[in-house]
Amino acid sequence: MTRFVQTGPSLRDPYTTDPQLRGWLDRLLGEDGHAAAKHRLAELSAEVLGPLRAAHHDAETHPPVLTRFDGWGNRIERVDTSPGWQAQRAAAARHAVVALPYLPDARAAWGPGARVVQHALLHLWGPESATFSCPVAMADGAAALLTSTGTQGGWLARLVATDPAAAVTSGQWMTESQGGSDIARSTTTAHPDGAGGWTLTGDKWFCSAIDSAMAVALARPDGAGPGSRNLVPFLVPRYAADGVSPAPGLQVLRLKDKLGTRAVPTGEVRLDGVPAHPLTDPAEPGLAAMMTLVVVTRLHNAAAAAGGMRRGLEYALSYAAGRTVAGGRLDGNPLHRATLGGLAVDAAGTFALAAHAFALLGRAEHGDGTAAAELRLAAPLAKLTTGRLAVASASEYLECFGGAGYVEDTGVPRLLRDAQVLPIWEGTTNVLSVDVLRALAAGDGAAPLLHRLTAAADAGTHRLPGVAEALAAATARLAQDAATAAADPRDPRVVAGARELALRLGHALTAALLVEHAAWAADRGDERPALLASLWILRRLGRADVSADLHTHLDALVS
Ligand code: UCC
Repeated sequence: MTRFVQTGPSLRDPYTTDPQLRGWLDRLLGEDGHAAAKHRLAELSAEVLGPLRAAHHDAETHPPVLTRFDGWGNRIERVDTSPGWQAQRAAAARHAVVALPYLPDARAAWGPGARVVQHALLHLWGPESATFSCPVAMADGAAALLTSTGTQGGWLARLVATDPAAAVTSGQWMTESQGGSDIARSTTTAHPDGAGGWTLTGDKWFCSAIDSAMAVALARPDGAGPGSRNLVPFLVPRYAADGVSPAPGLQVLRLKDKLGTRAVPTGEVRLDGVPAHPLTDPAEPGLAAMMTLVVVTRLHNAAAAAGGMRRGLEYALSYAAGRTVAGGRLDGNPLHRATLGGLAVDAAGTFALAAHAFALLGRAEHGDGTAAAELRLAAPLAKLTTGRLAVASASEYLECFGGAGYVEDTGVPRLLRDAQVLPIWEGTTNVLSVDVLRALAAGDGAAPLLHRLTAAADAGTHRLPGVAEALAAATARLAQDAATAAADPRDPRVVAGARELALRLGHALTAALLVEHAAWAADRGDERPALLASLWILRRLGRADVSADLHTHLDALVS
């Protein structure tokens, strides 16, 4: 008997086969800047195809284990992780996925564009990182916070070390069981220890990468007032001076059994007088400083969405090329081609939004006030828009594989399990939508974004005839709706519509970014980005059925 065995999807070099990534690097860095990054990107890409894919698989299939006591009853709170997880840890350091924006030679080579290069590294590596991208995100956020507060004590150097033997990651201990997003209800307290230091007491409920050497924890110092703004970020060394035993007073109550991100050890932590160092003045409100860290992790979240969507597309394309249906290749089926085309457009839009957010972050960190103003709104928009698209796309990717997409050992279901966390951690879609209202109401919050949309709509009238009208119409409506929201962001009708407004803003910003890139590419004789921009606008702003175009143009969209 001859048994049919379907060939599984394969992965091509993610750097050389991603024309959108390469085009964006050419535009944002200049061709010389991109050339200077090529060796980093090519080296990481080659490792993704080989050892990191293997490490990813190992870490996913050997989840972490917590051992709380040794045989004699001593508390050890030890978290054992797989060799694959350790390989990812070493690769993250060697490839400078955290460190790059902080390295003097990278800052000299690319200036603010070091964040653009970092995003490219994350885009290539994240989907095959077994979600080591999570501790990387938090380490980057912690490094940004330590850089801004100037409180270092040697920790910043370790967070941005590129020697795996020296590098550490960080946790981010904000969430408590009584209020995940509502951190005003935090009960963790900070007390002076009488010797010039501080200790923390309280329970934290969702502490990812609990194997990290340090964490940034929010706590309310003795004497501080109520509310979220009076919380203060503290640096908590996770281990005692021997580097192995838990810090005094620290217990890891259990590891979380999560839907996805299964390689990441996420713990519930009890702090009972654990030594900690305030990162801001404990007598002053500290939440605003903590948001420096949170903005960075939210951008990493967007990068994870974009990277995961691009990788899902790659697998679905590969599978369709090797699968026969009704006598023909699946990738010749018009309906499947339209599905893949829609996924390609969404992946491209998501990449544009994440890449833009990183570019803004780099400029803001280099003192560009205009970029900082735009980032205040773009950060929550990027996080919430990409998170939702990632889940919708991941669900579709599973469907592209039929039953095999629902069978664990194909590795495909993980795409959906891991995507589902993206709209949840670092603030849910609704929490981020309310943050968008706050950003719109602060000063002239919508102005930078509306300016970008208007300029793109103008550029589009020459470049994208018949399409730019949808962008112009969306912009006019958004200007009105943003003004209404800014006038009274607490009006229940405005709050009820916050998600709808935020998603429209996110989709319109993405359209503008795709138009900007299309104009640049068209001047160099490449019309494919214009096709992408048109399809995004028609699909996401015009809500048009572009299935026939997606089928017709699939090859141009993905090759
Ligand atoms: O889930 C977690 C760990 C997961 C692992 C990490 C993975 C990353 C992976 C990525 C790649 C794979 S950690 C927990 C995540 N939790 C959150 O993100 C919290 C969600 N909640 C919010 O975002 C809320 O909006 C709050 C807590 C930030 C604020 O809500 P409140 O309590 O209603 O506060 P207010 O009154 O609106 O704002 C309090 C202060 C104000 O400053 P002042 O006092 O100066 O007026 C605000 O301006 O905080 C300031 N503020 C901000 N500043 C609030 N939001 C922002 C902001 N977005 N940027 C700057």
